[in-house]
Amino acid sequence: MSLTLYGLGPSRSFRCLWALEEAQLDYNFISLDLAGTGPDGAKSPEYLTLNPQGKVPTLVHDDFVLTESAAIVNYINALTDKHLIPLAPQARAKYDELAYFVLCELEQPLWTTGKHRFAIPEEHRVPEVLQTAQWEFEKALKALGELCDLHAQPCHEGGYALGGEFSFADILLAQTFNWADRFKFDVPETYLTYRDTLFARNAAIAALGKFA
Ligand SMILES: N[C@@H](CCC(=O)N[C@@H](CS)C(=O)NCC(=O)O)C(=O)O
Repeated sequence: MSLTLYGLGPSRSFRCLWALEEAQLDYNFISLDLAGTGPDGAKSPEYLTLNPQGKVPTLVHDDFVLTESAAIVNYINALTDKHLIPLAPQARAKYDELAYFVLCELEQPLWTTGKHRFAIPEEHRVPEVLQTAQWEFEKALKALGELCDLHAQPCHEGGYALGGEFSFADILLAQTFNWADRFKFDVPETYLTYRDTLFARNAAIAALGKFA
């Protein structure tokens, strides 16, 4: 089996790198220049055949190609027997609920900020939206408190997003808190401690080592 992850370290592809390490799968990591059109560029004709948006991450498993970080994380779980996503229908549904919440609510204000600070062409940037993004992030943080168990039992006391066991939901959340912290959003101390505890896992350290 050949597994290749195309990405860029400090990006959503870190979710997938970390998941691959937790799953203890053999893989290659190919780091891309997001704007590049050359051989290592995410906008090269070759890469665009894998990922038509020229974005990262992309996973290639033999001749199977998959984009979208959360779909890749789910697929990685399917390739391992380590049970990193709950199996029972309601527990699985709760994982999905949190995963979609991270993607649709929590990370969106961060991505809006990234786009309007640097990622989209200057003529399309709207500086006023940055304040709205801050407000939306605070609102999402409040909702998160109701959705997951981190308040009941913080991670450094043995708690994880879905309860007593580590799951890929923790990767999605911790990476997103880290992103928020890098963008200087106000992230409550409990969530930063949670991020730090998770980033100290061997698999996270190994994944970070791929682009250090
Ligand atoms: N929903 C996608 C978003 C992918 C995405 O936007 N990736 C960014 C890096 S985090 C990217 O490749 N940006 C380059 C671009 O927009 O051209 C996912 O979660 O994989």
